[in-house]
Amino acid sequence: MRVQVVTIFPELFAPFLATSLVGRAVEKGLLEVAVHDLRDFTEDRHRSADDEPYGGGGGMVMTAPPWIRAVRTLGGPREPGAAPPRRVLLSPQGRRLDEAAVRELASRGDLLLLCGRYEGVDERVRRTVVDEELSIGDYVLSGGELPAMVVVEAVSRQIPGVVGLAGSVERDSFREGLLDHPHYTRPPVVEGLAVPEVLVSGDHAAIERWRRREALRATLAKRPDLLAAAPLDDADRRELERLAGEAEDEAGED
Ligand code: 4HQ
Repeated sequence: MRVQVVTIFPELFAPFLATSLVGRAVEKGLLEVAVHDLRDFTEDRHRSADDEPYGGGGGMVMTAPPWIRAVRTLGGPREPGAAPPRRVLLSPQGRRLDEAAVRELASRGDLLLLCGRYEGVDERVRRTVVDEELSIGDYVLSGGELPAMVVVEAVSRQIPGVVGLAGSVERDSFREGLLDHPHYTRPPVVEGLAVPEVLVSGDHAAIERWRRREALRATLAKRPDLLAAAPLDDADRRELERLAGEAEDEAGED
């Protein structure tokens, strides 16, 4: 898969692309990322990419022509006949990114990610050369660069061969739609808190049951909204009933 990025801060991406899982995916050739400087698509002496907003009000707006030139230059198919990249603008106005959106992005071919700064990008960029607006969450950042890195990291995990057996996408998908269970490693006691007995029992079936129950417990307590879409079997539903009763008992205790 190839991801292209357009930004006025290309230097932000180098350490990210060289490190950890993403770095290894790039090294192995499973992921190709090309970062482009928007200013290379400007045509004035000062390579300016922003201007004052029509209507006033302060702040600056990214001017459309460099973006349109960049997308027209970079947004074609990699080779004649191939599909062009999906052109994605990172913005709080976009569709919220979740794991389903990540999987869809990963399965639809190459990406061209557009990272705005300042108050945002001239609306005519979105209207003419953007396929989709994506948001990583309801908060305001100073630019689309961190969101683009979030997209690259999440999408790269979906590319076959990027996440090794240890990090198992399969195991993740078994617990699809639920929060993770708690994790423990050495030492056995930390601040008086011991590791749950079952995890050192060597009983792998019991450990799997415990992990499933704790995933259900965490999801019920912290993100009950996720349970509606989570793939649950009858045993899970019975367990959730029991956990809900347990939580109620605790609430009514004193
Ligand atoms: N931005 N999810 C770029 C965001 C954002 C988000 C704010 C994007 C500023 C110029 N992008 N503009 N949240 O906060 O994607």
